[in-house]
Amino acid sequence: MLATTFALLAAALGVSGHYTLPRINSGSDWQHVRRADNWQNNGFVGDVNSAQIRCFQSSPAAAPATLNVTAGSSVTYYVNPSAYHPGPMQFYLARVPDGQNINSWNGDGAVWFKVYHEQPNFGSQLTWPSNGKSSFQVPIPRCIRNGYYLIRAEHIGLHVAQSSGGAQFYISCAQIAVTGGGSTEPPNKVAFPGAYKASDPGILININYPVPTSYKNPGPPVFTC
Ligand SMILES: *[C@@H]1O[C@H](CO)[C@@H](O)[C@H](O)[C@H]1NC(C)=O
Ligand SMILES: [Cu+2]
Repeated sequence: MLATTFALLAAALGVSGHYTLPRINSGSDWQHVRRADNWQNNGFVGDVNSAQIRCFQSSPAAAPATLNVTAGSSVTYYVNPSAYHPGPMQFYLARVPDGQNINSWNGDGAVWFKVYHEQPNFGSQLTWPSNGKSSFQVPIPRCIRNGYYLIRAEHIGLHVAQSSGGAQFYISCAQIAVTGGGSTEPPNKVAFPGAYKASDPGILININYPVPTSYKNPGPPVFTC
């Protein structure tokens, strides 16, 4: 009841606040995660062709710190307050090229491979495992090469995605250093912007009517070792 009242009040006031993805593991907000443009207003990216679709930074800037991670483990990625819109959570990784510094490398080119995406449950309406959750596990594949990586975290709000540009992208990028890995070079790497089109079936979609019986996640397939 209180939540309903608040939602109605928020709608009446035109509150546009949504959510951020500011933290991994036991770090603090924006410590290992590059500070996204929505850090104060909780806004979203609507244009899949904008520079912000990569890491939600109009002016790329490093995070204060890089987290050490072992290949084959997972990183906990936090959403503040929660991923409360219906839609998929997805994670990508990009390896910093040899000879480059993670603090000045910004993920240019076809360097991003997907390590996780979720499917909804189908029924009288779609339900999303991420809906309302505040933390997610990012699998760091055990076979990838050691080195520095950016994690691109993305939650896509599909509640008004029936019109072009309606999907809401909540994004941030974290800095990690991977050890204990292997020698596999993942296939199907994509660039941001470039990976998505506004007309992709997982982006331009009416999730309410008719209720979909399948869902195609935007981007490449998920890489596993
Ligand atoms: C991360 O790993 C590097 C290389 O092994 C090490 O020098 C550094 O102290 C580690 N950082 C943290 C915060 O543990
Ligand atoms: Cu919102």
